[in-house]
Amino acid sequence: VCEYQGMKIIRIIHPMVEAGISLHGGHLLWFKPVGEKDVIWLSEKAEFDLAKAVRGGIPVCWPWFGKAATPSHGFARTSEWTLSQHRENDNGVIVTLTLEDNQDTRAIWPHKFHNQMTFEMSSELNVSLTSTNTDTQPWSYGGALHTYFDIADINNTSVTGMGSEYLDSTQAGKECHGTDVLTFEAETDRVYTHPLATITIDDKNNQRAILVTNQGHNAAVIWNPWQELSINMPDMADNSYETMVCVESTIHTPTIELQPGQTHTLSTRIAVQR
Ligand code: TA6
Repeated sequence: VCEYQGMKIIRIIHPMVEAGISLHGGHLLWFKPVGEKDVIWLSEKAEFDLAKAVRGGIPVCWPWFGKAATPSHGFARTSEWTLSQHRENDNGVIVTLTLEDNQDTRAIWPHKFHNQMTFEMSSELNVSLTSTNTDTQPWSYGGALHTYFDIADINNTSVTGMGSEYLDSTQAGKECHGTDVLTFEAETDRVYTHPLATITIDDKNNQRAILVTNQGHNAAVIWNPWQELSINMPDMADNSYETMVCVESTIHTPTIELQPGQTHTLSTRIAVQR
């Protein structure tokens, strides 16, 4: 564990994999199987500020997605998580973090919970968020593993497997029907409501495909801010939208209701194919 601008970051250096996980946000910041290029995108202008979420990596949006309430994307991505377990062997490393309700979280969202993030890192990355209702009343939640992928060039990248039905967030959530192959030529911010289990990012200029297999979700969000929005974001370089795309394992609507004692897991498995 090292400290960077007040943030505690777990650095993983293993014969199979290099990765970094911040306790702030329970946020994976980088992931690279040895011999492979970076798979996860981290903004070159990322701000390491305890009041904000880091731009890039895998922000944990919880207990709601987007602007359903304040703060946007929930409080998990700006909360301090606890390292609860670390195991490693020749095949890879597993790190587990936890977050429980406290005075600050209950002031925003008045429920008791126990969350566990598990990061299994080898030549693949498996990330899961298990939420348990530790309260005496049922509660509902949504959210996302808001993964930023590192790609060579958005102008020569396509995505398949997200289905064709989507809500277009650039048109106030309008219901739309798209094509099975998604390419990018403008700001794209979509909630796909019937994705396949595996979504493939064809990162053509890197001559690789990134396979994203989600579970426990009911939607997949795909986002690229394009140039104008990037220029307006202080933590993104003006042209850096060209080398990233978000593909998110998402719980949109309906949200998940958990009875006292009940548990649900949202996960994403990320593998590179050459
Ligand atoms: O997942 C897409 C999205 O909800 C976009 O609408 C965009 O705002 C993005 O997430 C990033 O949100 P943030 O709050 O991290 O700036």
